[in-house]
Amino acid sequence: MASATTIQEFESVWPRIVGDLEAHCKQYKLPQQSLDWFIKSLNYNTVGGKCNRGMSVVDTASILLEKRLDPASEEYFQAALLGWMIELLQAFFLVSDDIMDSSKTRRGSPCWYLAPKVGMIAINDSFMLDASIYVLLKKHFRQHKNYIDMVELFHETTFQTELGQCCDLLTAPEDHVDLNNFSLDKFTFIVIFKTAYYSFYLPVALALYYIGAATPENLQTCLDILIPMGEYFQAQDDYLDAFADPEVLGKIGTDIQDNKCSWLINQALKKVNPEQRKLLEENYGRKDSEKEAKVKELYHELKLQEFYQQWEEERVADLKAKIDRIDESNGLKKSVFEAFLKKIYKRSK
Ligand code: DMA
Ligand code: MG
Ligand code: MG
Ligand code: MG
Repeated sequence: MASATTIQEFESVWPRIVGDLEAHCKQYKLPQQSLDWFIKSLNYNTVGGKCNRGMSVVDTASILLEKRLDPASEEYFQAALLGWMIELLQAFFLVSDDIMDSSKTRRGSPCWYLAPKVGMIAINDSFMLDASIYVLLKKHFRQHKNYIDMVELFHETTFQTELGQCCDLLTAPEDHVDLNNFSLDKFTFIVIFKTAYYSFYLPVALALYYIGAATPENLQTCLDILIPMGEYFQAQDDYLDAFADPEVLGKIGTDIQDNKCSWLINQALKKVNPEQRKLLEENYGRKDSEKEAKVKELYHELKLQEFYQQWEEERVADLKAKIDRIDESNGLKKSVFEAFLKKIYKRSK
């Protein structure tokens, strides 16, 4: 099996992408101050993450083409460019998500809207990160036979994510805590839409379009495996929100104070006695760190950490069984999915 690309290789193509976007703006004679601002936002918000999503486009292409892509080649550049478009989409979602979630830090630095002189300009900056995707797609893939499929895939995935964010936010009203509003069904809808499509299905589907191996059957197989993988990943995100060290995670959890329909609160609600439920009713979803601490204490009492670890093993065993049933004669390979799963199993950030 071809070895996975590294973050150094993947990041090495980023300056060329910034150069393309810069050139695109210069044809409009964009004033220098605005150009500098845009480039600063691009670098601040797109670089510095794990790039699991972006690198998975390269890894998927490499596995299916059965060769290592030379980082200096045009073939590598194009696969990595598609990967960076997912990172741009992610940057767009994160800049806006951090405003809506009142988060403080991201990737170990202040959230973009809290950086000096930014504030609500971050809203327009997030739109520009999104719009950059289509500038790059047009410049580099206009002649590709699957160009329109790629454009439509980005549009569809963006809409799906926005539906997920809509449901996430409406299920977490700031001024009205009602634990009856939460359910595992709602949780499942939220995480599939806000996370699984863009984080898991999109990278592999894009790679399939890029190498010309996308068929309705292959895309369906990808959905069958990658959507449950994304559900697992977001449950992990919710778990880490309360239990990870913020220094390692790079962000400070906000789910309890934000009244989120997270994996942890849903599991807690299945385990509480009436007295513990009352504690949750009085302390969940309040902008108050002492109340937040009380909820976390109860999470410990309910042994949610141990429960999560057990649950994780079951989910992963399930995913491995699903992967094992793939019929490789249709052009897909089990290792595409194994490689993706390996990147997230027992992650701490
Ligand atoms: C993640 O939701 C989904 C999107 C589309 C950013 P989240 O608010 O749990 O993410 P995070 O924990 O990174 O703020
Ligand atoms: Mg959010
Ligand atoms: Mg958030
Ligand atoms: Mg989260």
